[in-house]
Amino acid sequence: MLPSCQGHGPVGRGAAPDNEEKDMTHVAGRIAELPQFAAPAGGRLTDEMRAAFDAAGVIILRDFCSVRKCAELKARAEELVEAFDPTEVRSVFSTTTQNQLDDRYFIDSGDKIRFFLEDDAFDERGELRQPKHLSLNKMGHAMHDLDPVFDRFSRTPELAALARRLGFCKPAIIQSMYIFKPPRIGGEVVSHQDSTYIYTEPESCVGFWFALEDATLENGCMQFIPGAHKGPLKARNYRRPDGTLTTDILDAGEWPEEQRLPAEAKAGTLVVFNGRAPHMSAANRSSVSRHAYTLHAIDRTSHYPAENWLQRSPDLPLRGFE
Ligand SMILES: O=C(O)CCC(=O)C(=O)O
Repeated sequence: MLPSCQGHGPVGRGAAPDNEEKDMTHVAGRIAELPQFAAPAGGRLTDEMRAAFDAAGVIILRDFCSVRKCAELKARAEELVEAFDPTEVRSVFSTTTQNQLDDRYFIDSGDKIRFFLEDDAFDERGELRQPKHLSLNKMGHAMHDLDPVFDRFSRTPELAALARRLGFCKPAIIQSMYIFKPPRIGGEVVSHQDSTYIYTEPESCVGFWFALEDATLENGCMQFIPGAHKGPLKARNYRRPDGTLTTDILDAGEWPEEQRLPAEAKAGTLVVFNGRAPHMSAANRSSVSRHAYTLHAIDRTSHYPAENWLQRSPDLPLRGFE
């Protein structure tokens, strides 16, 4: 669990407050709706919001940023995509030997801006089915430190205040991802906990997911099982000594997937979630994209293992939200 800096309690697994029943809509003892609020002034979560986050492991904050800011980030992403040559990545995907390159392309991306195509991007002849900008799965993982427009979006007084209210002592943004979820071929993201990949001791990972376009059930919005972050971490992914990645199962139990609830979100909404909160998003078979930008923060007072897949060069030191 994350040390508490301001007496707000841990971000970790978040003990439910005594008055939880009064604050949230419950059915038969279960949280029946994901907690949702208008974004608090200056990012300063109220006690009620903080309690809702602790109970559900997730909170939806409407209008956290303006639609204009979302449009600016989308325009910058478009410029970066314009400069990207998909044939570089296509060759990476093409042969067995190059599958290893494919892994390296991913593993070495922690301090770079790299592009990842959807599984269904290419047809049987190896040609892109859709134009390049409609074929991308995501861009990652260090735009927030390498690109000025992404840097500005990722570091605001509101986000810094929010991190403080979540109990971070020394927040550090460890990764950024721009997720394209393109029309028709946007892939499913299966249920997972982010602390599996962004593991610290004690656990401190929190996700900050911004809808840059309206996210609906049709185009594959995020979905969460409220309260499931109080269960164990089910898996841990890490680098083996030979540099390849593996995942150990720590707990074979199942999540109550039938309790999963959609986090539909208008552009400008921020969804904040605990690193232990299981979440997923369905494939996008609709005719519209679902762009999102996501930041993951850890606390620098926790230990960050050298075996975590996501590593960065000392030339690019970690920075917080300020
Ligand atoms: O945007 C999505 O569909 C998945 C994002 C996700 O899993 C994350 O940000 O942790």
